[in-house]
Amino acid sequence: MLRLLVSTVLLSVLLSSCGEPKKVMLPGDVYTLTLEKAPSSFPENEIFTFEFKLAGAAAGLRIEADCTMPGHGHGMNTSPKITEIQPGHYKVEGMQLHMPGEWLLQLNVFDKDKQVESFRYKFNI
Ligand SMILES: [Cu+2]
Repeated sequence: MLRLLVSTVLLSVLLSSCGEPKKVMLPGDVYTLTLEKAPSSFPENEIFTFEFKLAGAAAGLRIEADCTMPGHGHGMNTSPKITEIQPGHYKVEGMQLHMPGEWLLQLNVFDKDKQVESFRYKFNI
């Protein structure tokens, strides 16, 4: 009965006016994820935090976040910590992209123990 919905990520980048940071929207099968900053602006080799929102999400979902370099076969050297700031609004701390190149951001959403969505986004730093 475990149903895994892997979303094909259709990217739309919303350009805000007046030099505000780019937002990235990733439409999934259940939720639409909005990143407050485009991942291409994530820093190289610095520990950083980012936030994202899942439109319509109830409280208490569990999120797993990871970044890997598919071309190199490795991930990060840190383990990020995810906090629910309010329902559908999450903070990811302890990210570190330790080298330049192509990274894959993966955000998995669990409702209790069931994975209900997986977002993937490739970007370069
Ligand atoms: Cu690498």
